[in-house]
Amino acid sequence: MKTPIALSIAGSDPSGGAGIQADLKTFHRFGVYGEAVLTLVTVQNTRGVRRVEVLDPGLVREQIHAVLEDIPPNAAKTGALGSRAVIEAIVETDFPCPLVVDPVAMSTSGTALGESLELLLPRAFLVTPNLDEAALLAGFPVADLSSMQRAAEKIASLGAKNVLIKGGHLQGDAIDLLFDGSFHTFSAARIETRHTHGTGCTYSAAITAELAKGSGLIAAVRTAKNFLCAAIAGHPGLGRGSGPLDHFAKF
Ligand code: PXL
Repeated sequence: MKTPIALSIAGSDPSGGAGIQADLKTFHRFGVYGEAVLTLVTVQNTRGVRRVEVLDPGLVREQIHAVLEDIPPNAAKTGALGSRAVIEAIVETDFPCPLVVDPVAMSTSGTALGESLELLLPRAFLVTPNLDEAALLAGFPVADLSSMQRAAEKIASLGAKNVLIKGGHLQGDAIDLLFDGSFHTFSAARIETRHTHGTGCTYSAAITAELAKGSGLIAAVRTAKNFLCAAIAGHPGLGRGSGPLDHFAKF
């Protein structure tokens, strides 16, 4: 079988737990060849983000085109994009594969990128907001299963083909809601730990890797969530803050 290929378009976390570093580790763990287009550089560790420098949108566009013309991926994902101009560069790109959009609102100024992220939704095979990001996209508070359902339908109406709202910040079990025209829930017992740095990046990267391997969406989400739970449970306990996951986790 040909080597499956996945592309991440995202920011750098020098502490290695989130961003493009988490994406590449996850692709590798799933047996998928990883490509990485950098959008921004952060200065951060497990205790917090100290600085964000967004790359020139032309530079991001050139990276994307160089990769696509030579080693086209079987699936791609976006993480932190940082500016409206970078988002527009992605909107203008014709991807040869499904695109998973993890709608990260991080930017240089700290101002919300909500409106700009909306531009990406018609390009998204799947969008993977957490509760706060779902609220930003849907325009109303999202805090329980019924508001997650309403938000998923609203976000789909804005153009996303499929919507996965992650309930990791709910009380009780971590229940994620997938809307693909009908609703599917994926539930897991909450793991009590402060070491959750990079969970969103790792989850969307795992889904992207499974899509690159040819899995259907529901199977991809199920496998990715199994991996994520094992990766949280097996965290190596690094750092003085919210530490990284176990990207070597078995699933
Ligand atoms: O929120 C996810 C995320 C995305 N990208 C980068 C990050 C983080 C969280 O820390 O650092 C670069």
